[in-house]
Amino acid sequence: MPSRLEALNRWVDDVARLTQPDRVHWCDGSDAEANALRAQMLANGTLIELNQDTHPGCTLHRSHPSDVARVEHLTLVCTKHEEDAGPNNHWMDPAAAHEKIDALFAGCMKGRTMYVIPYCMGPIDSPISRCGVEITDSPYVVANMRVMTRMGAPALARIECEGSEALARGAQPAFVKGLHSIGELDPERRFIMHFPEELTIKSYGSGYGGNALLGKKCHALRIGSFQAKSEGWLAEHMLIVGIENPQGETHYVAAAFPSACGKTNLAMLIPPEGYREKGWKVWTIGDDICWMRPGADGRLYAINPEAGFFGVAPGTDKSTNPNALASIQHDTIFTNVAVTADNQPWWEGLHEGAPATDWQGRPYDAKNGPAAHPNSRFTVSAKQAPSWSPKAEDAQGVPISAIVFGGRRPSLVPLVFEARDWAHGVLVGAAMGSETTAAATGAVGVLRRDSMAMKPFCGYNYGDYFAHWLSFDKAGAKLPKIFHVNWFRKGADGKFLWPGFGDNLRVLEWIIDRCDGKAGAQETPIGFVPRESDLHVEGLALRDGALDELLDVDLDGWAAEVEDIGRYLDSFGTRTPERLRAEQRRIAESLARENEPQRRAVAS
Ligand code: TSX
Ligand code: MN
Repeated sequence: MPSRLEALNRWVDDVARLTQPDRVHWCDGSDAEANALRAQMLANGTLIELNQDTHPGCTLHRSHPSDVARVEHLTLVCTKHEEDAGPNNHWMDPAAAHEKIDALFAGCMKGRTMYVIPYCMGPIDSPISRCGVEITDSPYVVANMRVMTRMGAPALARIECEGSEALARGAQPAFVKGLHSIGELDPERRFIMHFPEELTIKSYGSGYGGNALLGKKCHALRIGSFQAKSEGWLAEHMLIVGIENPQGETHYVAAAFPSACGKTNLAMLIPPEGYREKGWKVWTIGDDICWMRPGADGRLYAINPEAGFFGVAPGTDKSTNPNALASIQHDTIFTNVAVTADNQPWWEGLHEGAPATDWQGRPYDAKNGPAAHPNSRFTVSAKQAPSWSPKAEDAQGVPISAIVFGGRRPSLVPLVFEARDWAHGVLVGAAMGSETTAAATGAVGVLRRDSMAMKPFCGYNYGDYFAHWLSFDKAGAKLPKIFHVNWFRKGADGKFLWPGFGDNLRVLEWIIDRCDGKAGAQETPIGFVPRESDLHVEGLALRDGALDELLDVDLDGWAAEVEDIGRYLDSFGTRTPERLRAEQRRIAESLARENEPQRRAVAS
């Protein structure tokens, strides 16, 4: 099924000449194709059938034990000028990078089938969507891409149509070209290279997740962010959730968090019982990536470029995320989870069943560590979530009322605050981060800043990225309000002060009421913070003084924090916009002013 688009055929031919596959298969996305691939993978052990009585249509894939996560030090952004990739990326000269990785690709598909996967990121009829083609030798990648993207014939038709239009304008067809091979899975011969100026991705030596499913982190974030900058939109590492109040009005919120803050849990939140009774509903649009652009009315409209969830399995349970658990009872691909004696999927944090076989296929033995790999995953169609919103298919996208940044901050940072304006909000996003918890990453309790949760995903210089964010603040814009939340503040006893999970809706309620001008707040040097009476916490069993502590703004502590933010901004050099530094200075001065009377009182 070669394409009607000459440029696409030529590239596929060039790749086949380089990689030497035995066969080339153009993916049409049909059920017949999916069934045949699945049968083939079950026959050769790439997939293992799970208990079909309890989990119909579910399979398990075990990746190579050295290939279980994204590899940041081998993830490169290859721009002509090193400065354009910025200190936030690993860089290689594009010519040198092509030469290095093409040598690895040479002949690597001998004896294998080369799959050509046309895909669309976002609803197939949306002007915000963008297309790509991934070439891969991994049928597991094909199966995952079929769930995570709009893959097959309709995407190819859009690519051909847009390509012809581009040629008619005298421009080049603008689909993203992704080339992937699992190679020999040798960690020493593994690269994930991005060529944003060529709309090209080349990934070699990994079959795992974001390294191999090129539509996700590689296209929708790294290449996407670069495209977004040149075209005037935003490609962000954000969930999108709709909050419907008892009046039937739905506000859409986009939120960015560093890893291990429960993004998927927030995207699928179930309201507390009292809220459910009153008629509150939460709708899931997306759990990981958000593309948004200004509409004709000046508001930002967002789509989820993905069609599925590639979620972390451990911790997913009835108690933390009932909607996710319900989603993955059928037609789900599990990767690196454990299985029970009766062949059901199992992971740490699942309060039902017990592991019999670990993620590597060994009889479970606690001495070998966790039964499921901590980064084990489920791949499932978004439509299987009970909270799935039909608006996820809307070509226009959904209007965003609020942007929420957050992080895991055991101290200092209040439960929620609102930035005073857009520029302040951009600084809040730039300064966000988490204190490390996992001993595996080295020091525990160290603050790692992760601006807009895009540190591993921004395909260009962070300084230019901040400037791009600031550029949305212009005449006629009706931008969302920007907030910061922290579900993870702890009391002196080391215990979490906020119950989190479903009760986070109380915070989201304040946020959307602020957007509608319906909720009160106190102005502080760090922004608007709710007073205790501004939050609805009736019936919530908080410990004595917990709310007071959750909403406290420690001026001395913040003065030190804002000074540290200044040093962080300096680390990106001259590309960091002066406007952002000015914002940081403004807050530092405001904190100093507020502190002054106390200091004088102490001195006298
Ligand atoms: O996902 C989380 N969210 C967002 C939910 C919508 N988690 C899990 C984080 C790891 C991925 C949370 N953990 C949240 C949260 O809001 N809050 C916490 C901290 C916490 C943990 C346990 C309790 C309370 C807070 N337990 C009890 O209060 C009994
Ligand atoms: Mn993510």
